[in-house]
Amino acid sequence: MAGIRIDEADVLLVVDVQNDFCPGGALAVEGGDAIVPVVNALARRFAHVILTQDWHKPGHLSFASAHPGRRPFETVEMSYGPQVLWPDHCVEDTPGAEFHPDLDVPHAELILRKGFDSAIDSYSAFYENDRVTPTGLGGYLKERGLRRVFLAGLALDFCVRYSAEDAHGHGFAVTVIEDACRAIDLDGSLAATEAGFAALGIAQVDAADIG
Ligand code: VGL
Ligand code: ZN
Repeated sequence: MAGIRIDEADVLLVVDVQNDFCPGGALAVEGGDAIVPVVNALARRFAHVILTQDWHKPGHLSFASAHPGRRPFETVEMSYGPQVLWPDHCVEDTPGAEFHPDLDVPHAELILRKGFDSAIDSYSAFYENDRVTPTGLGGYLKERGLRRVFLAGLALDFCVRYSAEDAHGHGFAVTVIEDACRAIDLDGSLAATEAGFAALGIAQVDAADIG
């Protein structure tokens, strides 16, 4: 699918390219740092770029450490449904929550923090994990006349997936740039993500297909 032309109505959403999701971090995604140069080059082709930042308070309810007897990567039932428990990660104002030091997107227009409510996780950049509390991003994009959403970042099968599916649900044309993402792949989550994208008609391309 070569030759996707980027225009003024397009936005690149760069999801959670933070130290804790890169090798050496608390919730490291294999090869997470390898996307950084890909994202940097990609971002230069977009007039509009938004960064998201996973941003949890200490003791966040998505942390296994907040559930005595539970271990990371187990699933528990929360008031809003099933929730994977994670290692403590992206705690606000800690080095792990900072963007990867080589991420170079000076023209990013918005940094959207998510997961700041201690009692609800937020994979998606559009809704918290109760699936009803909005972050405001849908309205922001619409008010600005942005119509096509391209996604890159970490992790493909969690925050990129939910953000892409919710962008689709808002009526945006959605494209995931696969070689600018890496997955956690927990219990088949990567295969489920690819199937979900295909079912919704979310395009999957490589960075070389753009511009
Ligand atoms: C993420 C798990 C927990 C992500 C964030 O960015 O995909 N995954 N918090
Ligand atoms: Zn998180």
